[in-house]
Amino acid sequence: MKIRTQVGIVGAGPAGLMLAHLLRLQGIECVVVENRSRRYVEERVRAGVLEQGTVDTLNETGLGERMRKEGLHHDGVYLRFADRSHRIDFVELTGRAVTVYGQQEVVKDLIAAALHAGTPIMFESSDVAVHDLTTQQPRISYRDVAGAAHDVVCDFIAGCDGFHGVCRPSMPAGHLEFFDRVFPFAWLGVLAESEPVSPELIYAHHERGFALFSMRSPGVTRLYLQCKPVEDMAQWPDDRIWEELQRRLGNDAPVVATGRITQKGVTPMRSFVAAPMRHGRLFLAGDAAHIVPPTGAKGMNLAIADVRVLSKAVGDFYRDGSEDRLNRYSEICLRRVWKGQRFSAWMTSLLHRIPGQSPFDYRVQLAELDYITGSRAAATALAENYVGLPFEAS
Ligand code: FAS
Ligand code: PHB
Repeated sequence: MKIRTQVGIVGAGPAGLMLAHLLRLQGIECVVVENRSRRYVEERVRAGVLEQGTVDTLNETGLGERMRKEGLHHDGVYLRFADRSHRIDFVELTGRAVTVYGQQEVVKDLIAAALHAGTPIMFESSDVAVHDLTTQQPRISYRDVAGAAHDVVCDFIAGCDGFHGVCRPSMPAGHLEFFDRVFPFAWLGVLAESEPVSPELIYAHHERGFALFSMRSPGVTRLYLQCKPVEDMAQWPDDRIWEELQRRLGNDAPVVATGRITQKGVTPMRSFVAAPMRHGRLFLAGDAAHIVPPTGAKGMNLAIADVRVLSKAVGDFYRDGSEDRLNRYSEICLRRVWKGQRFSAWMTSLLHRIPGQSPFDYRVQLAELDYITGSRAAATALAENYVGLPFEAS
């Protein structure tokens, strides 16, 4: 079957779904092609911290109701090192804050809004491929859940299919420049039914490695431990995880209430950028073009920032034929992406035990943490990046 639409979107993650939402608000038609089931994408546990700009985008576009009800508003964060915790007060330093609201909740809200507005989302599609990218009518081909072949013929394709998707690799060899850094450690992340005993997130620097105390709701905590890039999960029974978290997050007072661990997984730590984020009528957004280590909580927020720019650029095109913002799309997005890359890599290098690290470098980490928690200027620099830099007029 041949479907004709204005924008074909590959991927129903935060980038693809938010783009569909922003386009629909401008009366622009789109179709989303996703290779997983609705249930899978709605249950996939990933990010949890929304920058001020992401929160504003959800509220301004009529999608903030459940986030306002169930999200946790955080005015600050704790940095823990040398067995002491120090609070960074985002609101006092920047006037802005963050909201803790699971990525899968954002995805659920976006899918509900899309289906309510009648935007087709082709879940469980297979053999997804993109074609004719340098013509006026690029095309997405796929097979539906019954195996029937379909084509989505459109004016633009948005490649929102994540790091392992098909869109970026569909760009011609030599077109892209790659920037890559793989960190020699990973995060062992757990979701647990336990009451968060800290009102805000705790980022802990510890001689045994980094730890992060986060949460999803009053009854669900999200916790991370620095681990080896490849870990044998059999070596990490729940008791050992709780014991290690307790050690790294707090020696003196119990800061971690144990509970049933409902999800466990290892997340690699990598920084990656592919540039430019466009080839012909194919525009990449989110993890399809760039990934960051999660220490700066930037991943999902950068994806949303990309599609804010793309939806405006496509809107200009349909409003008055202007291609100026489309032509500057990659340059505009990459400015914010590189600042997110810088902050995420800096937070990662500051807070993790680096294998083979010299005692000198270890002390420099402690001194930098001591400086950040003792200097208003340094604390403000961290805070303004964490809550999210303002969106630039583009
Ligand atoms: P996504 O990967 O979310 O979405 C891409 C979509 O495209 C998916 O639904 C996928 O199924 C679909 N797709 C893929 N290939 C396709 C194909 N061939 N055809 C059709 N559809 C296809 N960030 C944090 O800040 N904190 C975290 O704790 C955190 N944890 C993470 C854990 C993991 C394992 C990963 C991978 C990322 C994590 N991130 C985290 C970063 C994360 O939040 C991403 O930045 C965010 O999901 C990016 O959103 P999208 O660009 O929409 O990509
Ligand atoms: C999370 O809650 O999943 C989370 C929070 C902060 C991070 C990364 C992940 O930096």
